[in-house]
Amino acid sequence: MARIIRIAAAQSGPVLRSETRVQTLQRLISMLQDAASAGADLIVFTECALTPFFSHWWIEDEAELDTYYEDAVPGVTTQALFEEAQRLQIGVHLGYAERCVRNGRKRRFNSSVLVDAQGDVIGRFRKIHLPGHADHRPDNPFQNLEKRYFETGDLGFPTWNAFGGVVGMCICNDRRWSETYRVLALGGAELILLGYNTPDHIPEHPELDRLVNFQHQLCMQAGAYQNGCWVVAVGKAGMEEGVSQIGLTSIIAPSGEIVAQSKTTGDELIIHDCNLDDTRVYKEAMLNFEKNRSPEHYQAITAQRGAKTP
Ligand code: ING
Repeated sequence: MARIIRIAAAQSGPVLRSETRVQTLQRLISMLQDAASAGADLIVFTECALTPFFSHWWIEDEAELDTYYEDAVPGVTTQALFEEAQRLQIGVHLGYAERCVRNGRKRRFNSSVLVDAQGDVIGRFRKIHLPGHADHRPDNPFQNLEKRYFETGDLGFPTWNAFGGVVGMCICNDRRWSETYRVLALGGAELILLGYNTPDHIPEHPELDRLVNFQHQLCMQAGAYQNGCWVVAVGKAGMEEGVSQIGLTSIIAPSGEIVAQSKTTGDELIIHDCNLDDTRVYKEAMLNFEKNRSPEHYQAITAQRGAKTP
């Protein structure tokens, strides 16, 4: 029997500084309601879905910086969203900036949470690959200060039994690293959920601008295929406070095919019936980890450092 999960990838257009959290949340709730009307089992929101991607700005005032983080999700700020999701019986993936206190120290992470259709938290993820820089680069048209505003995620790449299969999460730059998919797939992942904020210009490497869309898709299509996973990737798109961000929200099959993709850079839902059993031909045959991959052999290779001199 096919294990179908109807997934709604809910791309966000720009979230402006002038927008209140309530206004942003209402946009998400509106997409949630549309997704429920379409019979979705799960809605996937983007990275830092509640705020502008403030890592693009140099913020010196800590009180201002703290306004972009959430102490608890689900929590007071997002209560309306998760209550509506529970009422509509739809699961939710949401990316947000997390603040917590551990051993008396304030911690900040770029995080995501997965909540089931009954409103119970399934699991959390904290972004591991933090791109960009910690220093102020005033000559750049925008910053990428994730190394300054977030700590490296300390939860690893967990997977959970959920929605009839095995689900994992990653965030944005994590999608560019092959380990992300492999570690999740070794944890049994059949479905990987992620959000991203991806500018279409790389200040330090403008020569790569022409490849941003291609490489955004390439890394996920390869990751999906090489690990026999569905990948659902949801953008924060459009011109956000002077930073032009790509759309291309995508649902990618274990074959590596992009089966659904956004067409705009605004709030846009794309919906697809993902058959988790489509992972089997890859996991059990074409790319069977146990039968076709011998880690002990790799250890011999990976012990080798640098090219051999003939
Ligand atoms: N952003 C970007 C990402 O998609 C980036 C950083 C932009 C890398 C363009 C390469 C090209 O990985 C985040 N938030 O990680």
